[in-house]
Amino acid sequence: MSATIDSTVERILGGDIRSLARAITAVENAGDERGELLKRLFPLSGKATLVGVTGAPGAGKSTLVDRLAAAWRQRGESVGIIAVDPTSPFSGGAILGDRIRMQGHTGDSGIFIRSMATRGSLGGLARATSDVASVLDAAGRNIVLIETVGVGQDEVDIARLADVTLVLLVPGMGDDVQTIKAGIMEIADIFVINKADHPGADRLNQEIRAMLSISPRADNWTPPIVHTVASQGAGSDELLAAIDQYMEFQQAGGLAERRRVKHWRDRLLAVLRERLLERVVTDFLGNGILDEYATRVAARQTDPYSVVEEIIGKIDLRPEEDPSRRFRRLRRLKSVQSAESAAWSVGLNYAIDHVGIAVRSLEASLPLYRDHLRMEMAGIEEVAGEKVRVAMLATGESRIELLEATAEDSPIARFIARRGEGLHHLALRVDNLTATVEKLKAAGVRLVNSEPQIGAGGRFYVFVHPQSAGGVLLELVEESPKGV
Ligand SMILES: Nc1nc2c(ncn2[C@@H]2O[C@H](COP(=O)(O)OP(=O)(O)OP(=O)(O)O)[C@@H](O)[C@H]2O)c(=O)[nH]1
Ligand SMILES: [Mg+2]
Repeated sequence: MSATIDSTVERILGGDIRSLARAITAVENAGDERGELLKRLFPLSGKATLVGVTGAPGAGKSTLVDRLAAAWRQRGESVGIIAVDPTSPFSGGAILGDRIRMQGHTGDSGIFIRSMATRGSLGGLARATSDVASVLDAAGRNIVLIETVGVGQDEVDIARLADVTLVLLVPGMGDDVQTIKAGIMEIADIFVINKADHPGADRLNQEIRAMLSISPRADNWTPPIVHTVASQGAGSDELLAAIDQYMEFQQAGGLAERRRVKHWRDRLLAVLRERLLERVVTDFLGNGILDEYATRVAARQTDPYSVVEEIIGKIDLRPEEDPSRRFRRLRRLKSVQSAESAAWSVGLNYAIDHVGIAVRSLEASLPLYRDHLRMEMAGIEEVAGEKVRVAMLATGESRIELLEATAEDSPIARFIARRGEGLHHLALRVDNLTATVEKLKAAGVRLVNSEPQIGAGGRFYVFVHPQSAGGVLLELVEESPKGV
């Protein structure tokens, strides 16, 4: 796949429009290709000026965007336009609008237009818009215009990603300043009174001025008010000059930098939220577990806060860390385990933690334990190091662990090939794995792995070889300290 991505990136940088269009589609959809493409393209972005244009339906945004695009083309800039239509996923409006525009710019590959409809997922539209803007930016479009209908949070979020945001108002449309949503007014770096050929433009101008004098901006920028008649191209030059002025103002005060940091801070949180949720859902809430929790909450057997705490308690955020290093770090955090107490705690508090059963297929073996015997299951977890998928089923104090191989060279696959499905190992829970391991080593006991590894549930384990344990593979596990 990465070879395809290499050539896609190459073609995009070479100015190939179809590759650009395809990349944008891939980035809009949350697939595997998105991450790969963005990782490649993002470092090449950061040069474009992102211009947000927002305003009520029919205010003349598209008409104005076309005028601005044409003006920038005359200056020799290359332009990308993103028309965001949050009203409908199958919006005839945006597509029709684009078709009309395309006619105006046919033959000019210096203007690239893309419509986007809401994906319906929370924050998804702002995310997708930001990613598409990065792709256009990387592809060398110096100006990226983003048109949104100014109504909801999505639009405010999208405006935040722009370097400069134009808010379009129209005289005599009943949208006098009082009735316009406060959020939209606050994001305006420049006010545009479009359709200034309609009566009432001056009154609207006074209302905006009055509002600005009551609540000045923290950065001391006074948003200028520019009158335009987009359908005739009037006012475009003034608007371009106002945009240039604002960009200079931002550069001079270091505001552009701060604005960008703020934007990427928001985006990082959004991506993190999305990724973590994805992982929690696939790792811990799959196989109907979410429904089970929901059923218990609905029946008032538990409360949502306890459930969330329980789920968070299971999350291991550091799967990539070297296991033995992680073990030592956690060990240091475990204050009760001083050297002396460790020495004598060996031999105390053992309990049978679980019994491991090697199965050919979790799907085939689970129904008995989970559905018929109704044992509680924490979820299915993959332990990459051992090449197994694991389902833990609670039986009072201890558990049954079903193990399924994920590769032909998995220890479980080899076990089943030799002896068929069946009891695979017995696990003892110990208080102090390090001290226990030292003791066993000193006594000449044969261990399968002499350094503790991380297993299912983020717990540390060591296997004692069957030769030293009466023909049984014996696992020693230690609970990792809570909260780390
Ligand atoms: N009289 C007058 N009409 C204008 C002006 N600007 C745009 N229009 C007209 O207003 C109508 C709507 O313009 P659009 O540019 O499609 O408006 P929009 O804000 O993009 O609309 P949506 O994308 O549907 O929200 C069109 O018929 C334009 O020709 C203007 O300055 N004066
Ligand atoms: Mg439009």
